[in-house]
Amino acid sequence: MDDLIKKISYCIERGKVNKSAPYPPDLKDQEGADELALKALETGVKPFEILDACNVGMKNIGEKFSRNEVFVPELLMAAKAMQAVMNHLKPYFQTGEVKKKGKFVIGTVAGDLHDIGKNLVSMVVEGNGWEVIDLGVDVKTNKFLEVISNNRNCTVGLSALLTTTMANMSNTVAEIKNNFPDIKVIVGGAPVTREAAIKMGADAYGDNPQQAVEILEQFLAG
Ligand code: B1M
Repeated sequence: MDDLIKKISYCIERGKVNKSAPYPPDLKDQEGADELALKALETGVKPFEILDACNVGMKNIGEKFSRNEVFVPELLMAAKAMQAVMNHLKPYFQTGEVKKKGKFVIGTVAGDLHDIGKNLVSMVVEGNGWEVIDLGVDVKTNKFLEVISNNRNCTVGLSALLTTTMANMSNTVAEIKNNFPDIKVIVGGAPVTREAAIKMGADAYGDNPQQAVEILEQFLAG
């Protein structure tokens, strides 16, 4: 099992999507993240362990990027490999619960194109019984305001992965609170901290998708 987990991490780090993928050339004809994730699930590895393995791979490629050892195309291939894994994990996050507990509007803030973490949060929240309205990436404040005005009972989730877009996140939180003081806002993403969330005026900080669900449950309970 450990071997499978390590191989998944490595495939994410190297951007090896599946066996037929020609990239990277030194891993040609070897199994990729796609096949290995499926194999891991079949042998009883827990979906969250597979996610952790992916995060290790992403962390490693991110560090290489910081050291200028790889560039944006390599990050894109890593993202593609992780998407292949997420396609297999999605069914495991579905509880089959039909009743919707409420609406959750989520998006990556303006100027930010990172969506893997946001997609994970969407998937897990939806799987736990919420109706999710996913606005995608680079979502301007006005878009959030428009969607909230049409869904007055929603909770909003904002994701940011760049330190530079945290300022946009802060502006979006402020505008949501100015226009809709009763709407609760959860913020998250790698550079965001609990302290930053408080400073922005957000109602909560989510470190990971499960925490986002726990916060939503708390809001629901009042
Ligand atoms: Co970019 N990138 N990237 N990137 N990228 C980072 C974030 C970076 C840390 C890499 C590095 O330098 N080491 C760095 C940011 C530095 C900084 O600001 N401090 C960086 C940079 C600089 C850039 C560009 C500027 C590079 C360039 O063009 N020169 C550029 C910016 C583009 C833009 O957004 N305008 C860029 C582009 C890209 C790609 C498009 C190539 C690609 C993204 C593809 C995609 O998302 N579809 C990419 C990638 C893949 C990364 C890294 C390697 C991986 C990010 C990721 O998906 N992680 C990343 C390095 C790293 O993070 N180690 C990096 C896995 C994901 C599951 O984690 O998103 O953190 P994460 O989500 C977590 C939690 O944060 C949390 O739950 C998730 C699961 O635990 N969470 C929430 C997230 N949102 C939440 C919301 C919640 C609650 C929890 O409630 C609402």
